[in-house]
Amino acid sequence: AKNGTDPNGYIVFCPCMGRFGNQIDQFLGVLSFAKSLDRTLVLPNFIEFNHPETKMIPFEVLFQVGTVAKYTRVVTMHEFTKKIIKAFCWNPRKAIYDTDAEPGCHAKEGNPFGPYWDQIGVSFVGDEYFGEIPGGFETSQMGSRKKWLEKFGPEEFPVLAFPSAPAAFPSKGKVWSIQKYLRWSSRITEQAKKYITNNLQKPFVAVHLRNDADWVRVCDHIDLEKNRPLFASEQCLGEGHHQGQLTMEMCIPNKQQIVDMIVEKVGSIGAKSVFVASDKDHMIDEINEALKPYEIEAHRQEVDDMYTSLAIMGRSDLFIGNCVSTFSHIVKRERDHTGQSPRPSAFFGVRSA
Ligand code: GFB
Repeated sequence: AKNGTDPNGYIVFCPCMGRFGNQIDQFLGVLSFAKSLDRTLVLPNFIEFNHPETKMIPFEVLFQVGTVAKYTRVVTMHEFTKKIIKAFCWNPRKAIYDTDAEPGCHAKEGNPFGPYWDQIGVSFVGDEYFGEIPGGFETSQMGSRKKWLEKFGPEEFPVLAFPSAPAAFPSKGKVWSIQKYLRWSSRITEQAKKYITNNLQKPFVAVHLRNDADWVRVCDHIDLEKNRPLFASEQCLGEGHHQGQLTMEMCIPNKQQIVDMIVEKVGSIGAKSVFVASDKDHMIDEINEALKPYEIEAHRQEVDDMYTSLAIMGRSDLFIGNCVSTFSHIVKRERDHTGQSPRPSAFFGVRSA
């Protein structure tokens, strides 16, 4: 190890696809990939799109580094750019990344690609392709892991840099439990706890309403004939949808269906309040109207901070999510895997037994 660097090398990548739910979804696969190649993973900056601004959020602002380090060797982006990257710059070697784009990888072309690498001071010294490796970054496939180690050994390739996440999307069921190594940072946990203490009476039901205009277009892609998985839909229908049919109600429930589901779940646990998170319409008035007979109220964050909302939903007594949304899936995985035993989650359009 020179200068305290990892002799097995590093993996650095840009979570360049989709928004937060998509980025976390793929991040689980990247953790698994880094562990299987036995390289140190450089914890990414997550990318927030506040049009027209693109903001980078360091991993450690959102999550605890110590917990993810229990799963596999990691280093923060900060530490990597301040200390480690220099060790390699003195003696520039190849960086590699994927894609079948021609004729080069164009890792820095376009947003968020360019800003991402520029901010961390990475420049690329050469293009390499891994398309011929069986299974790609699916290293559980026969011979794949061995091929990676042969073709891209740490001697010649100390840093593997990927312009997008080296992981499947949507994520495979086998990586979902890795969510247990993602714990919200104390700042976010404190904000969530404070909100709950000040605004919610327990037990409470938390609801994620994904209803901005972009979502309607996603739901147009539901294929009723082939019943193909769509984004996170396997979280409620199982892998390959072996548990049932994806419906419009699961993807974009109408107002009546939303209110009915909330009332049913409030009744089933005797909830004393409801928390609503949404990217667009929180439906507070409609929900409160329906909750009148129960004498309880629905609440939202004045400014819906998405990370705090996720943490609040994670801590609820019962969660109702959107099966197709990868944003909802973060909460579902947290509830399934971070406690002693799974905590109850439900989905719009899914009848529980
Ligand atoms: O997280 P995300 O990838 O999940 O994208 P989906 C949805 C984004 O919408 C989040 C905002 O990252 C937030 O910025 N958002 C969603 C919310 N729900 C909430 C909420 O309850 N509160 C707040 N504050 N913000 C996919 C995209 O969305 O939708 C795909 O990732 C594609 O790339 C598709 O764009 C249309 O899986 O729900």
